[in-house]
Amino acid sequence: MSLGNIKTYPNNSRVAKAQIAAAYNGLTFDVENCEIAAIKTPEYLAKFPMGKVPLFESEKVNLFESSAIAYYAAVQKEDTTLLGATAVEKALVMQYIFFAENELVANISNWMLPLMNIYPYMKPNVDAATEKTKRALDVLNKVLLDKTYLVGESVTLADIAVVTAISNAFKLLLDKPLRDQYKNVTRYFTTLIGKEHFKTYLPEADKLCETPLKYVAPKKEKKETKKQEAAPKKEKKQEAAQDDIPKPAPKPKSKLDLLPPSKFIMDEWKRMYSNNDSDVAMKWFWENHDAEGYSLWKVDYKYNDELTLVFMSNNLIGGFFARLEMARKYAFGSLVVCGENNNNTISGYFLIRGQEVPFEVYDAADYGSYNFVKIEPSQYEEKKDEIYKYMAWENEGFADGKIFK
Ligand SMILES: N[C@@H](CCC(=O)N[C@@H](CS)C(=O)NCC(=O)O)C(=O)O
Repeated sequence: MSLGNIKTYPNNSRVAKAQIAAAYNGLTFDVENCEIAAIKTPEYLAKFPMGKVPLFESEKVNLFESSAIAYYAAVQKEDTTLLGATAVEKALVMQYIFFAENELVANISNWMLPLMNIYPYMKPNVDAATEKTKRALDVLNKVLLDKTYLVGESVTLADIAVVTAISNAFKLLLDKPLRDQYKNVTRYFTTLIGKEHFKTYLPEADKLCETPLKYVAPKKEKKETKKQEAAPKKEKKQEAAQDDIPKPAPKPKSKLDLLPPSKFIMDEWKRMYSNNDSDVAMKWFWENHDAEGYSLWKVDYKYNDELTLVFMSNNLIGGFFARLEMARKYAFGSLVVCGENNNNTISGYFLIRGQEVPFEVYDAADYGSYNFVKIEPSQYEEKKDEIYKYMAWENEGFADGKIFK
């Protein structure tokens, strides 16, 4: 018997959750694939104000939230075993339904969807979501050490919620080395998806991930990042138009090599900085600085409010610097993390050959995550103290930092 109609996009694991629960009670849903736009009409929004799928329509009730739809299926049979036998079991089933939704689905989505270019890609968010997913999987792994099912001795809605929640991760994110870190979860997952109703509604779940998703920047986004640069824009756009053709190796010569010679020798500055106290180094810096040949830039990470652990913020700087390899000859920078875990910022200063942010810098994948604001020579006096603190790592709240040299 069908309980009613579910509207969704195809292969939605949230719908599988409801369908599996229904199947255990000998019930079904009529499932209709639809465009999201089709449920944003006034008629649908009146019934389903969230305007999200899956949605469930029936004569008795209209429901949104997939766990509620699954619960509705589970609760249909009076003697169902899906919801736990005792008060304790019932509470545990609820615990895992919420755990699946809040700790698994939410974090797996924030890890997976940016890699699929469905959500905007921001590396710190993806890194944080990855860590949060791993934390939850770790917990699950411990819980499942000596259990076949999460609650009691047979399948409950807890298992249905958790297995459907992790199905996309097993398909797209968790390759063999990662699965090996969560052996109990993997054993549990493969056992459950081998069961009849899981097999019916998660037919592809046994295709475990071989190569995990990796972020590939969409071409358009790359071009936008480069919008900030004035002079070399046209040339870059033409290159970008041919993006499908494998790119030739980058030209060895930089435009920066064609600038008039400068009295300020970058290598000498880097040696000064590395081998002397900040007082000596900065004195040398200002005595030798060539404001025509080089420019100074205040750099601020754009998504400071999304940073989490200090060491992760510092790793982020490390990642940016690693991708600035081409700029090593032409730039020097100090970026620092100030603050504490879950409340920190990344900022600093860069010294760059020429008067613009050059290709060698703006081509780095993470450049778009930073604001580069030029400090004009007229501002040097007022900024000297701040620049000193960034170079000497004496900023208030300094927690960690990296030097690009
Ligand atoms: N917690 C909800 C999440 C539903 C949800 O986020 N649906 C997305 C697709 S996966 C959606 O319809 N988004 C359309 C929108 O945000 O307008 C559930 O489990 O049903």
